[in-house]
Amino acid sequence: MGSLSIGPWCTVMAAVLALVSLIANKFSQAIELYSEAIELNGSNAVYWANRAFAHTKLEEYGSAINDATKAIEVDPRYSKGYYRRGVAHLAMGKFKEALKDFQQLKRLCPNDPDASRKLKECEKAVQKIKFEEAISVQDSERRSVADTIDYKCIEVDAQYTGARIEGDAVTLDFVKHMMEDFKKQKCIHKRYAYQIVLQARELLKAMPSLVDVAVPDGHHFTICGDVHGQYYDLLNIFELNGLPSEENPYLFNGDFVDRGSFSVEVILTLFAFKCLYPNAMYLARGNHESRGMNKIYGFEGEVRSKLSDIFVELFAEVFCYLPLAHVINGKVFVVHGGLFSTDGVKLDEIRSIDRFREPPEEGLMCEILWSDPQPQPGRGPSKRGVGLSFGGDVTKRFLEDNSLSLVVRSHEVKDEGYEIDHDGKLITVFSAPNYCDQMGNKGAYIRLTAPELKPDIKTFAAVPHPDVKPMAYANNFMRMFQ
Ligand SMILES: *[C@@H]1O[C@H](CO)[C@@H](O)[C@H](O)[C@H]1NC(C)=O
Ligand SMILES: [Mn+2]
Repeated sequence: MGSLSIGPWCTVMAAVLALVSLIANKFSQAIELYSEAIELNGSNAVYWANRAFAHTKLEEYGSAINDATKAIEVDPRYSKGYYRRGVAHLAMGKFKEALKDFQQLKRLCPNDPDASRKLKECEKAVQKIKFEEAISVQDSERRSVADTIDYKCIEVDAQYTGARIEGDAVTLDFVKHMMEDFKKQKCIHKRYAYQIVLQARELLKAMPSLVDVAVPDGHHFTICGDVHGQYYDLLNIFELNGLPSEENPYLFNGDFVDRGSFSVEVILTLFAFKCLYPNAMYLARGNHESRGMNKIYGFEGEVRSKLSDIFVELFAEVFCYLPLAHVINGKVFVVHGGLFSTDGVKLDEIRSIDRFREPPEEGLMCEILWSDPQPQPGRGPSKRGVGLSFGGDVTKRFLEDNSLSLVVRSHEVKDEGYEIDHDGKLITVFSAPNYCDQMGNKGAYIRLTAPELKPDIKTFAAVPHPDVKPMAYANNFMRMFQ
């Protein structure tokens, strides 16, 4: 008797609390509570669709698609199911699948103007992608745009009041001046933007896919996670931890751009420091340093708006030269995403990855850029739908096989800016506080001091930025679903 009456109540309570969490942007908590509600009653399409929404917010698009599909199975007339799945497909760049979902949405709600508008926008986007695919060249046939640019021929007229590079080398005075200009939302002259990107290109191209970093005893080294175009928070990191220099070296662990609307400022600043201190500024590729992501998540539009179409090609090319992994003093392994779908991967295999390409959809390079840790042992499917999830046993074996002591990775927003998992053998570090102006998380960076390399983690809150919303330069279509 008791259990009969309490069961439904528990379900309702869990669902109500879950909804409260959703409204408060507490998405992980919402997922836990909806999971409880679903366990008690799996035939309520709303629970599945709402959990899909929470997964979408956490960029777990693979899980979002699974949940939305369940919502549709439970109630094929529930339009939200198609809507949620369409949005998740879009977020993954699967436009054709998204189009099918929006067509079904329109069929279910023929008189809803919003559904019609979304379908129309989706059709336009699919047309545009088809057109771009038709005119685009294969990776292998693509010519270097960098080789066609001679920045020295570009005149800088006398009226230009921004930062100038006198001569061939980027100087500290120039970088400081440029950062001040950026802070005031002034862009630099294209001549200097070219110079920075082309010089960074030469340096990155000469680096191996796995970079060994040596930190001398008594010296320290700082690792930052995702910045995602949050320029004002990047400046804050430099306020708190000092500007990069030979005495204060940094590794930025990928996802410099996209989402935040100051990605051009972030990437030019990081590249300028790379030019200034090639041995004190390390940059690793993230999954967002790629054409496909930049097209969807804002960087491409921002570059067209602040620089030019040629820079879109140039950045895409230079991103392919970013190294994939760093090893600090032979002990600390640093990658953007995580570890691998097979055991026994040796550092030499990573060294020999041919990385000068757009990220593939499987294999070591894909997994380095996309994987996430999971609490349970073994391996599982990725919540994102790309790469995989790996457990503490996988981390432990990888470290043992390569005589390493710690994995540092980024790629996932964490409330405290960092998270320690896998018995202390793996640290996630994320440096974009209040991610997308809505997640309410802290940012963090890690300082390692040789010889112990004990991680000293510092956290920080978001600072204000000018009133330009995240994704402001993404096309209307993507913004519609934010
Ligand atoms: C589960 O949810 C569905 C849909 O809301 C409802 O019709 C059904 O009665 C619920 N089952 C139980 C056991 O509460
Ligand atoms: Mn990432």
